[in-house]
Amino acid sequence: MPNPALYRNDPTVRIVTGACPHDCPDTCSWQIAVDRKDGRALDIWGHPDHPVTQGTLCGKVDRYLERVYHADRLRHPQRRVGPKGSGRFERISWNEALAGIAARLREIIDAWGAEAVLPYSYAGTMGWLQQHGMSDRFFQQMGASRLARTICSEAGFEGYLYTIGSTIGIEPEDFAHARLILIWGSNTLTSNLHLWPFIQAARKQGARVIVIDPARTRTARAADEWLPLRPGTDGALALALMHEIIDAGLHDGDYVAAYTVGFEQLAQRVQEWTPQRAAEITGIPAERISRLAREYATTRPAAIRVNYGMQRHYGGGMAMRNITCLPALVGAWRERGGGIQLSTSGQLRQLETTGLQRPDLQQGRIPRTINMNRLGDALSLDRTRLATAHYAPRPVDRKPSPAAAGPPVKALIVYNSNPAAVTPDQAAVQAGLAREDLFTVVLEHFQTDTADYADYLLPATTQAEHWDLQRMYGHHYLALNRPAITPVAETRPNSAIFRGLAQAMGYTDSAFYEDDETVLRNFVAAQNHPLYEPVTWDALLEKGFVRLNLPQPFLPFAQGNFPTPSGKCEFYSERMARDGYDPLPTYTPPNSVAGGQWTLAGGNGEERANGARGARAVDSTLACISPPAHSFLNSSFSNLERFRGREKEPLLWIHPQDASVRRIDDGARLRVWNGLGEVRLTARVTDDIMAGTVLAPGIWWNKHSVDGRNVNQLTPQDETDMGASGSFYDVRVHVERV
Ligand SMILES: Nc1nc2c(c(=O)[nH]1)N[C@H]1C(S)=C(S)[C@@H](COP(=O)(O)OP(=O)(O)OC[C@H]3O[C@@H](n4cnc5c(=O)[nH]c(N)nc54)[C@H](O)[C@@H]3O)O[C@H]1N2
Ligand SMILES: Nc1nc2c(c(=O)[nH]1)N[C@H]1C(S)=C(S)[C@@H](COP(=O)(O)OP(=O)(O)OC[C@H]3O[C@@H](n4cnc5c(=O)[nH]c(N)nc54)[C@H](O)[C@@H]3O)O[C@H]1N2
Ligand code: SF4
Ligand SMILES: [Mo]
Repeated sequence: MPNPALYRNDPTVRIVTGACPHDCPDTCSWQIAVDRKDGRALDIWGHPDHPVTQGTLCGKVDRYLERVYHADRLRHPQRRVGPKGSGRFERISWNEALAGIAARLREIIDAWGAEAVLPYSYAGTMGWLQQHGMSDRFFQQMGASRLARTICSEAGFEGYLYTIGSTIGIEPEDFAHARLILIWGSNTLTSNLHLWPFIQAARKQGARVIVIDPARTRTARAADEWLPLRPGTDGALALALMHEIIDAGLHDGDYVAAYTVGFEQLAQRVQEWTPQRAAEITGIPAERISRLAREYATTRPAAIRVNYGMQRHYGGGMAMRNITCLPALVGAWRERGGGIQLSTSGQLRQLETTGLQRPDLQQGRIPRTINMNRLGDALSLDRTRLATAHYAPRPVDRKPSPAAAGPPVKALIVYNSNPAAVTPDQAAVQAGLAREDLFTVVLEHFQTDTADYADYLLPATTQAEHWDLQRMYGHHYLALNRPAITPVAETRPNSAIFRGLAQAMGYTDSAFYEDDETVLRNFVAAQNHPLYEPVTWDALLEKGFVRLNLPQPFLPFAQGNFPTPSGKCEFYSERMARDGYDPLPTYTPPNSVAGGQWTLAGGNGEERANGARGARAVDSTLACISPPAHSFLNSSFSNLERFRGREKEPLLWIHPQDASVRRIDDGARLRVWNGLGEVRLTARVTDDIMAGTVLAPGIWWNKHSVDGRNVNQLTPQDETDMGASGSFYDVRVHVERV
């Protein structure tokens, strides 16, 4: 354990404040001790003054310096020498790399148009500068295809937005005031660790914590009760809860009358949603559903922490919508510690980002938008599949005809993401990446599965080495990250790499000549909304993190004020009707259950499958979910021995009943397959997963798996009902012993 006090009194040590870059709601502030003499980082710890970090980092990032100094770090620009995908490279200079890439991009743009270039990025870092600033400017100046960043949260976002208008909610500190906490489709102790102390504080005051999850996760174990339910059935549970609440007259009539719309229609709709009906769908006993409704409506304050695990299913958007109705129905928003939190990112809606991202560089062009979940289809040379990869998130949106799909993707520029491991329908992604005519550039810390396919592999700096401003999505503090050390070897920040590429492309706008600190300073200075009044460059430099201008206690909807079109919580949503949805809460089953709509790959009628695809699920198959392993962060960290050691090997949790009929014992080698692909996993026979469902903790690198593949061989490109999001947990598989 680091001892910050020791370093603080040591004149040979400098302490630098920064912030964790990872895709995690906690956005911790950290401090790094640096040796003044040789400039080497010595230690890292959570910022003791940050009200949510509270001095601790998680078990991954408290080893961040191992990542920074790891022998496997990419150190120099490289160019491919072996065949595509072989991962063989030669070292070249930055000048050669930038000039070579620019020349090839110019050729492609001349021949095919700028839309033939596709940027692919997600949340390797959530900093404004390294995730958005210079790269957004670069691709907009180019007129490249745009990327819909849908891989994680869009379904739930849409469902939440239709209902209450913004992705804001209870702040973590206020969970301490709750007396009932439902953790719904989230694994707090793994994915949102810094919420837990507030939950524990609530429990000390007598709060009960109930976890709704198909798996007995470490969070479910630590809670008062685990309520297992079948994946993708949360929407039905929420409808039955509303049925019971309204039936027993336990709703908050005054709140409902003043601050909601559509109560009468809702009451009518949920009439058919008896606990018995929901019990058949969810697997939760009717009596327990009924009792949960009573507990939820009568315990005050009641908090719901809902998260992304429950919306990675076809009906995930609607399920989130249904759940989001609950706090308004019982008036939970009235009290500190009451309400719901999906995300706090809606507090960033009013940020002025045009100076940072410079949409004007687009010069009026509106390039096509590709859905990142459909990278496999996007990289296909089949125009029908390319058309399917276009972003069309609502029923009223149309995908283009194959003739109007635009040019094939001829160049792929990957940064902050590892699509060969994390993107669904991996076989399709790999087939695309293996195309000899596809020019691929990857900016990375390590030689990931994606990097193996690169034509040029460029070494990026880590958070210890560059500037950034970190946005949050689980609390209300923005954080500044200062570089603690000079970049390792020849690594460069994404910002510098895109600046260099822009110059090599001959782009002359001054946007491409600003240094990192200037970009960030200007971004901060451009904010004029009162919410960001405390966020000044000086405050960020001085403290490292700044609370948004929000009152404490934070009670956004105690008196209505929902940022919806009606200004109320919308049980009935006109906007949903216009967008092609049922305007009232309803149950949208997952694709992967019998009776659901198991669509074909790409929804284009093409049968690539030999198994269950296109057919109703058959009884011998199991539902398969693949939430994150505790020690990995998506596919980050899973290459480092320490973390791999903690997770041992790629596993499949399987219930004893499902195991015994297949003659599977604990530790058995398994073949897990469906119409999309197959993967080898090791059995963990356990009643920590409900019968009928299996769980494969993710996300392993393919190259660290026995058969060089991971669970995304089995996940479909199918889009969710809302937001065209990923259906990672909407999968059926066959399991057998090898
Ligand atoms: N350690 C660690 N932390 C992380 C991440 C990581 O990879 N590792 N990833 C980060 C990212 S990118 C994200 S998006 C978040 C994700 O974190 P969460 O939002 O917590 O989501 P998941 O971990 O995907 O799933 C949470 C739980 O949902 C359960 N679940 C699956 N299907 C269903 C369902 O249909 N209904 C219900 N009720 N539960 C279901 C899973 O079993 C799992 O325990 O975490 C972030 N934090
Ligand atoms: N089966 C299955 N698949 C899933 C999920 C699941 O639960 N199950 N979860 C999904 C979810 S929620 C998400 S959010 C996605 C996550 O998908 P990604 O955002 O792709 O997440 P990572 O796998 O962590 O890959 C991030 C990469 O960015 C690199 N990186 C970090 N910082 C920098 C930087 O400053 N510069 C550059 N150039 N690179 C950097 C890291 O080294 C890492 O390789 O995966 C999705 N895939
Ligand atoms: S991954 Fe999350 S919990 Fe871990 S240090 Fe980063 S922000 Fe904090
Ligand atoms: Mo995510």
